[in-house]
Amino acid sequence: MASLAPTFGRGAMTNHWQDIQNADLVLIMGGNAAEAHPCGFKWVIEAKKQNKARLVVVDPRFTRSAAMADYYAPIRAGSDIAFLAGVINFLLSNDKIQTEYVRNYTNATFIVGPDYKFEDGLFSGYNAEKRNYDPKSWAYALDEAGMAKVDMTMQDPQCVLQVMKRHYARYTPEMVSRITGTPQDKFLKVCEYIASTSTSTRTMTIMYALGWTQHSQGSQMIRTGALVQLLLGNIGVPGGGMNALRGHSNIQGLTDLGLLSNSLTGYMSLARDNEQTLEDYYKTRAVKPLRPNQMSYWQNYPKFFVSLQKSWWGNAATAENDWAFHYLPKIDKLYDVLQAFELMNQGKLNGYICQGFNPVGSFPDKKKIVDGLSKLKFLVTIDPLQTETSEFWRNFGEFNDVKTTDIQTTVFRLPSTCFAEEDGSLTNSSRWLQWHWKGAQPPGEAMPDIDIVAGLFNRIRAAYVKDGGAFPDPIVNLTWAYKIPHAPSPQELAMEYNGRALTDLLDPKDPSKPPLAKAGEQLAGFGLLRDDGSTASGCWIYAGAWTQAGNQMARRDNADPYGIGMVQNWAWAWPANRRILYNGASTDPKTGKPWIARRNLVAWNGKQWTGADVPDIRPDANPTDADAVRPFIMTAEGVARLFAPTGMAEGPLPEHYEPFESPLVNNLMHPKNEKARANPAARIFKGDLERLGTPKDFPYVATSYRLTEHFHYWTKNVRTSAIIQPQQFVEIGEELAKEKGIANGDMVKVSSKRGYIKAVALVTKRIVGLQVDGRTVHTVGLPNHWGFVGIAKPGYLVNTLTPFVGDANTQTPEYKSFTVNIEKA
Ligand SMILES: Nc1nc2c(c(=O)[nH]1)N[C@H]1C(S)=C(S)[C@@H](COP(=O)(O)OP(=O)(O)OC[C@H]3O[C@@H](n4cnc5c(=O)[nH]c(N)nc54)[C@H](O)[C@@H]3O)O[C@H]1N2
Ligand SMILES: Nc1nc2c(c(=O)[nH]1)N[C@H]1C(S)=C(S)[C@@H](COP(=O)(O)OP(=O)(O)OC[C@H]3O[C@@H](n4cnc5c(=O)[nH]c(N)nc54)[C@H](O)[C@@H]3O)O[C@H]1N2
Ligand SMILES: [Mo]
Repeated sequence: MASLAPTFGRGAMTNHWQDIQNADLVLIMGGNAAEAHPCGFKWVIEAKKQNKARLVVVDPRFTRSAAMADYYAPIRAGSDIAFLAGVINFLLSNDKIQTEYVRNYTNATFIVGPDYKFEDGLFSGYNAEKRNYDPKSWAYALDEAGMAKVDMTMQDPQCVLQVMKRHYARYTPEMVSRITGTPQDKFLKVCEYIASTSTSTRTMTIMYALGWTQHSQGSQMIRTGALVQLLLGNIGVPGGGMNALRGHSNIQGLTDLGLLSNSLTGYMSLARDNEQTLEDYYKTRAVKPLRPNQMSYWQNYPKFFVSLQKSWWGNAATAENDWAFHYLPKIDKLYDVLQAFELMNQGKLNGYICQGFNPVGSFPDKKKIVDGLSKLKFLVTIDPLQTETSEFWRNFGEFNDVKTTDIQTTVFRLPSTCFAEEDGSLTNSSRWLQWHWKGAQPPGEAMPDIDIVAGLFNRIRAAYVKDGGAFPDPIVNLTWAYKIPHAPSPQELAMEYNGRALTDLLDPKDPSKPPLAKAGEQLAGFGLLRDDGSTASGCWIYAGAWTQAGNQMARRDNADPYGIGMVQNWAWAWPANRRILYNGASTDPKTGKPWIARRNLVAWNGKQWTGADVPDIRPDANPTDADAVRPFIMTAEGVARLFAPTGMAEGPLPEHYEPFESPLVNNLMHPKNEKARANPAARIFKGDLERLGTPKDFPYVATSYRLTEHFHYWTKNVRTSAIIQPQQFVEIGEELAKEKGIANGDMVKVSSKRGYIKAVALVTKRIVGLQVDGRTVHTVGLPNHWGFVGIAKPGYLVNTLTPFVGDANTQTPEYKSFTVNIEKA
């Protein structure tokens, strides 16, 4: 039975920006914070100043972050799992792990069941036809009571630590270097830096972003980083963590509020079509504990879910209709953006609304995107600007060579405001919800997004009321109790997300006491949510953001009473204003005292947990009781998962696979098994397989990235940005330039199986050829900000070149490693 209980921290910082100052070592790998997060990068400088922290950068290019680093190592794009698996091997074989942390706070002690196997690059349970896994055989061995068996000595050959040792022993420094192209001495030097934080008094933070996310095995790259951090005892501690540096100012808010096709708010998920009853739906989500005394906090799922349904459908969500469970669609597959454009190309999806989204610029295989849009009946764009998407039907010569008269799509452009022209909240990578205030009047006919969407909804509802339809109930019955129905206020929406009591909430322990909250009052936190229909909350993790005491997101007190960057009264962080997730792990399991006395985050004072942060641990977990301190309260195990028996599409332990397009014809880890060359569980559509190139025609690794001077495709509309970075360029190393007879400033043509772009060559020392499996592999660097709309020099889009394939778990496209050819134009 696969668990769908999601884990926090997958797409956020486990820690927060200011906490980076507490690190002893900063590893930037799979990101370029100095360039893409320059304001947050100041905390790296603080760590250097305050702690003599070291900065290590691993990137295919010598970046602006690398320029500030104490140590830099190059790597072939797309090979980070091999690198990190080699780090794991180094830590395990040199006994550089924080043993008591690993023993008590991870599942290293858990016994893996006898059916688990890993052979020839594939885990047990693989179905080659469906390209997916049945994870049944990855389960733990259970005792008679249904609890997972453990061996606290970690010597049992089937315990997770021993399984891991065997799995990663194959990643020797020689093998790592052959795959990644990182010279062995540089790889080992990075290992030494990392291993220096295995003591309980030194911590490393990992800062990553899209250099890890945007691969067909991106989720597993991030997981491998997390495994390194767990072995070192660096999760849940000040200055540690897995810190996903997120992109758009409110992209954290997007995932929090469940705007992905399979998500509900607060990391709940839609039912799948084999879950037709509420009971079945809960079974895999409200998971029971796998060890005695564990919280398994997702057992509260029904409280969060029923409160969401009450928020959306009010009196129409009743116990009798299972809280309107059947108003929600049950998904047969993921409807991610790649899927949507595939369906457009097949003629099965014929209307599309693009709100603050420019897929012609930002999604892979531009030809396929434009072909898809050309088959639509209608396209709506909601954007302050004209974009490549809103103009896709126009001929821009070589840059967008379409025949307008052949395109029948009706395009509606609805001009919207920008965040600075309205009140609202933005959620940053630290999980902080910060309120902001309107700073300017919107120009022309621009309307706030809320009003545009409300206008659409009210008209659609009116049509359903008048004409009925196949299933009008979810639309007709939706709660819409705003003062001005065509213009709900951001304040009203924020209060709705927080949630309120629908009846007086009596204290179950003593109903004669005054109610915990009176009917109609804003709730103080998600601890008050109930599954009997007496509470409503639009997003359970946001409960606490707007309480009876008012808007907590608007708080601006930057006092740091403990001197460790804990500003608890600045804005509000989910969950429960907790700033560092899993913070119970910052204490010694035997005493409940902090590993590092001067960084006192939380501690057991003999009676209860207190400290600078909101404790993330069972409130009565007394460290003197054996087994009591289990700070990973969201998992059924109560500990962090080194080995993931459920939840990952391509296996319980990360394994290196090649990118779908790579310069290697086989996976050096499994040269004989074609099935294990690229991620065996990644979904790829049939037609796109034929649009992949071979190393013979496209011998160079390409990767795409950002520049500080531009923000995606918007700022080519801004004169100053268009002046400082006027035109598409591509970066290549001196060696490759010489081989190809390309001089700095020449026009070059870069091509992939899917098309070509022309751009100015920038010949640089910052990119070098790497020795991969005995031969030199060159990298072509593609900054990603130009297109054919705006005032910068018109150009092609980099995504003309990228392949239409995504990560097996998230379907994030593989923008960061594919192959190209380059010639003088
Ligand atoms: N100025 C500016 N800032 C931005 C943005 C912007 O457009 N402009 N965009 C924002 C958004 S939406 C996002 S998501 C973030 C993205 O933030 P980042 O992910 O930091 O930005 P990128 O430049 O896309 O990629 C980062 C680095 O990954 C490296 N890289 C590529 N492939 C690999 C690989 O396989 N392994 C390793 N180790 N590294 C690799 C690239 O060389 C690059 O230096 O930035 C945000 N910040
Ligand atoms: N090759 C390659 N491709 C990539 C990436 C890469 O690294 N390499 N990175 C990917 C990443 S991480 C991202 S996030 C995407 C970005 O892809 P997109 O989100 O499609 O790109 P943006 O240019 O940020 O487009 C956002 C649009 O929102 C509009 N906008 C701004 N404020 C508002 C508002 O308040 N309301 C509305 N309605 N609109 C608003 C802007 O004008 C802009 O047109 O690109 C992805 N594509
Ligand atoms: Mo992004």
